[in-house]
Amino acid sequence: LNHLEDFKRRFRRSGSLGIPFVPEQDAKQLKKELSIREVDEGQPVLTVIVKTPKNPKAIAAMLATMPDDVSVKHIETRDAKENQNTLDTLIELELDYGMDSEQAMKLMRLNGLNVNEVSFSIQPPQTVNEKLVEPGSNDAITGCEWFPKHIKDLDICAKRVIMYGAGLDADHPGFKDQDYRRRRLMFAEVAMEHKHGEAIPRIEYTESERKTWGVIYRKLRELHKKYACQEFLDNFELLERHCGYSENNVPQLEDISKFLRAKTGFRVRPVAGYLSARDFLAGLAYRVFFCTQYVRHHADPFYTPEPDTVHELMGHMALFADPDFAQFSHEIGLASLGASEDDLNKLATLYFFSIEFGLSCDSHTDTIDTTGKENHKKQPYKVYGAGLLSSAGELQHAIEGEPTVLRFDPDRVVQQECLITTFQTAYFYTRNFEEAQQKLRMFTNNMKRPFVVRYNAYTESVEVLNNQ
Ligand code: HBI
Ligand code: NLE
Ligand code: FE
Repeated sequence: LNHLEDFKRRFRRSGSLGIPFVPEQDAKQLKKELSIREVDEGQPVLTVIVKTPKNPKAIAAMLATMPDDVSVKHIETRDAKENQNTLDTLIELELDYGMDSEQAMKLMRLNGLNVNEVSFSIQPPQTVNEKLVEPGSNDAITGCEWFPKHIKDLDICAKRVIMYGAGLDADHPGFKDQDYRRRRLMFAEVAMEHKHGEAIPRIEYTESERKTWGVIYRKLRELHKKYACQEFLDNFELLERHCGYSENNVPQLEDISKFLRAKTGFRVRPVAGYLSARDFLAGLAYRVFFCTQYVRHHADPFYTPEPDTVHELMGHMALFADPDFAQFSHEIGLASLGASEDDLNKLATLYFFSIEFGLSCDSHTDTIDTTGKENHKKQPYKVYGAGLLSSAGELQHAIEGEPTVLRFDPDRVVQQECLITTFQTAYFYTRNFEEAQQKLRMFTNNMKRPFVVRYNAYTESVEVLNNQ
């Protein structure tokens, strides 16, 4: 080991590329060809030394024979003592998850490489190797479908976009709009590049996007004042005061995220499009809300089927600043982790008819209105669902039209179909968030999982306790 440390020290000093004898250009090229990539901590790493000719091409050729299951993390070279034309080449290899040094050495020897192991280490995995977390794969700990155990694992969920993202379908209003499509590519890239803990890039919105935002803002604020629940209205004012909300400015996710963290511990992170319900709800368990950052196409300002930043910011953000609402959302998220397919669908539906389309009805408002007339006929409902609060079209339909409105009773709600490209045919109400929470808890208590989860807010991780 002393030998190894000495080796590393000397070569670190001689050049940041770690390949001192190769002209810088070649070294860069070499790294590119080998696609040397950054690795996460927590991966098994094997360090080996190989004798090679003093020639970058030969090194490239040698590395090309490396088995697929190992990837090169770092290489350094120095003149071999015994022969001035030979190099000692130190290679740090990142092994596939679950592979040990013996298997890796065997593989390399099979490929004709004369390697000597120097050191081998596996850091306890903090996060999981993404390549092994295919959607639907099983979890090593629970045997159920994989789910994030640490807030950083949401980097995996965030990338598994299942709808739109960068590519739009033919029925999307922006399908034929080349500028819009190019813009969407940029947003998709920002979201895909984002990692937990990084600042969310600020977007400079175009004139057209700001115009669309302004049109919707003016219209929605009018409707909110009439129809939104009080918690929403109060917190929306705070967003105007602290997060740059106004009809002339599209607020930045980074500012909102900081504000929400201080209020309820919620934060947001950018996402390129629609995720599976499983990945999406998993975020809530960590008090993370996945937010799109692009603006809907200007052709349809008052209704869009896919979430966009107008929906997230005008519809969702205010209530994540409310502690009871935040707790309700967090609990749906926790219940979703490792849930069976059937239970997951039910939770997604409960999420849909509360957080997206929920109504509330405080009994005080349904008796007498300000003119003194009895108010039983007029719908006394207030709105808290984000899908309504972000869509002028559907908000008016839900309150001014005559849709079916039923009590939020989970056993009934889960039978309702979630419509994603049209207005809902029914909405559900509770008196307040507390009632929604109680009902949700009664419902999730009956869900069966072979383990229980506990959220540890200090480590931002989920502890899994065996329940058998
Ligand atoms: N993904 N990005 C994103 N935004 C959503 O609102 C969303 C999602 N995936 C699933 C989903 N909503 C619904 O299935 C909820 O009912 C869970
Ligand atoms: N229909 C909503 C709107 O137009 O704002 C978006 C819903 C996203 C689930
Ligand atoms: Fe939403």
